[in-house]
Amino acid sequence: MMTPPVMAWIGIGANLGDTAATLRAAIAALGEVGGVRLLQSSSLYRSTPMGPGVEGQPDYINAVVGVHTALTPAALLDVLFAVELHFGRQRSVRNAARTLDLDLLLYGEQVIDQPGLQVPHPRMHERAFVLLPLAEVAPDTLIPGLGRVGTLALQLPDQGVTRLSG
Ligand code: PH2
Ligand code: MG
Ligand code: MG
Repeated sequence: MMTPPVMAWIGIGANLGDTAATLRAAIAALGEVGGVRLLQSSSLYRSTPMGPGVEGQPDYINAVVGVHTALTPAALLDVLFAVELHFGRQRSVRNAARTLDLDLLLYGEQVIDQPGLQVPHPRMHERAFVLLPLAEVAPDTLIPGLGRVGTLALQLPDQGVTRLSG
């Protein structure tokens, strides 16, 4: 299904395999999808794994991309899952290390709360590995109900996120 184009933001992470190469290839793959136009792309960031169950995992590489899309949120999510699978994503337990994770962070200023589809992503505002890349390329972006990305990013404690070149 198609809708008028909307700016959507996608969070990208990987901590298995050749992570930086995977991120670059996944970003290129997203740009090839019909109904998705890649507009913005952050630098790559190295980050300490966060959340329950991540002890001993390798560091993540994270980034965000902004796309203009005519796809509905559900159709865009299907695209993200398909690209994850293409890059060898296997699903086991929550927060398991992964070759590629693509999360729908924002879809315009829409608030969606359905099983399997929550936008804004419910934890994005507390994660430096999301907010620092997003603040790099789009600090004025509004997270509905919470405020602007640039402001929220400044309020976060140090979470071990460092920008890599490019
Ligand atoms: N993703 C998770 C859990 N923890 N930590 C970092 N640093 N980066 C991630 O992308 C990440 C995480 C679940 O998706
Ligand atoms: Mg994730
Ligand atoms: Mg995910």
